[in-house]
Amino acid sequence: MSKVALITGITGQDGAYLAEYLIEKGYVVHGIKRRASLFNTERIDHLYQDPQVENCNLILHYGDLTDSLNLTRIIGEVQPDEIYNLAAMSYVKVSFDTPEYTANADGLGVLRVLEAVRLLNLIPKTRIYQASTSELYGLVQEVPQKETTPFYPRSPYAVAKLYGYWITVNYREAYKMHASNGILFNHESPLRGEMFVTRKVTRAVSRIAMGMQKEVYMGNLSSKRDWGHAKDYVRAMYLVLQQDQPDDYVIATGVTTTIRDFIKMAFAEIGLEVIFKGEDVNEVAVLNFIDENVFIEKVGEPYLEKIKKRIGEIVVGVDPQYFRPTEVDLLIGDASKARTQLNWEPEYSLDDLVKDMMESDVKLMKKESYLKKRILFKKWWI
Ligand code: NAP
Ligand code: G4F
Repeated sequence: MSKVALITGITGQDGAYLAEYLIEKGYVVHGIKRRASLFNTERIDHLYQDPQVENCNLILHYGDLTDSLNLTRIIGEVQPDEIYNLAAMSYVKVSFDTPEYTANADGLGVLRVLEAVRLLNLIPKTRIYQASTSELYGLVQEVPQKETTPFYPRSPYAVAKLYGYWITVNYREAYKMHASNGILFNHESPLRGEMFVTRKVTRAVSRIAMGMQKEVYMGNLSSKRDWGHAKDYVRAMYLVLQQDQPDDYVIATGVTTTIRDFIKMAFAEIGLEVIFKGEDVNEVAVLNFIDENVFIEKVGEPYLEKIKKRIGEIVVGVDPQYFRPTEVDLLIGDASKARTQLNWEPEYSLDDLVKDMMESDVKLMKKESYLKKRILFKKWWI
């Protein structure tokens, strides 16, 4: 008999990679997706099968983490061996605009999942993974951050996730549930949402290289993040639920990088060198040098003449609208526990990640269909 997994947030970055990973392992995967006015399954369309197909291994249900009746019904029907609770309003900046909704979905939503499992008498059968986050460390109390580092959340998102973290621990201790937290540091990929900083950069750098956009405006260039590849991180989620005992694990690479350096790396990946000048809101990056051979190989000869004319011009600026009311300045994780107990190691380095994202975005920007759809590069929503 195949194992049955239920993934909330299956239409997101991690949900898509995890669904693919579990299907490859022979699972039957059920996913909860929200009703939207447009199709929102782009990341998992390649996995989708019509329900009429024999031995269909991906089944989608309409649902929402703010609706306990709906969640309880779905969990009762699916009777999952494993639940991966990945659904969340996951964009830190927007959580300052929608704090109540964020608390409901990201905080109480976790309680709804745990309570459904308890009320349905599924505790002996169902293991639960909760998508906790390095944002819990916020104003960091220790460097690097590990499982025992005290939390100090710095956004409505992180405060909601703090509730999710502790209610998971509490249900584990109170009801002996197999419920675990993965405290995941930032992880990115070609499927990353377009508003997060790495994807915003790799899209913009690709477009600037092809002459489709003059410059990109960013927020705080000095904050530091410990970035890994989402493919490595969904593997860790799976490993957490394969342990005999539930527990909490930091998942991180142990390398931290500024936003400024990530931008330099993205340009360098396609043969462009940028130099940062100025300070605070007046900081800019100027195009300084082109390695023509690399540019031709990675972007293409037809784009070379146009980019050559831009040497000495500004390609990155700062716009304070992207600053946050309270910032998380530094994240760097110590994943020793996961390395020893889960035998987890990341396979991708930061260089590999930048290469993967740049290759994908350069390709994507060349597709006319994509351009038509996303040609309006509105500043305010990212
Ligand atoms: P993501 O791409 O933003 O995906 C979030 C998913 O949650 C989407 O499928 C979204 O649906 C769904 N969702 C949002 N609100 C919902 C609601 N009220 N009810 C049901 N579904 C809802 O996020 P991700 O990067 O894959 O992250 C997955 C989880 O890990 C999140 O909980 C996030 O907070 C956490 N996390 C992420 C990172 C990271 O660096 N990526 C690090 C630590 C923790 P739509 O597609 O309809 O929007
Ligand atoms: O990419 P970000 O928006 O990710 P953030 O805030 O670190 O949150 C992500 O990682 C968390 C794990 O630590 C997850 F829990 C969460 O769900 C999400 O996936 O911003 C990263 C940094 C911030 O310091 C931000 O101020 O980049 C800085 N930044 C600078 N300019 C920018 C920009 N961020 C965005 N999104 N857009 C900018 O223009």
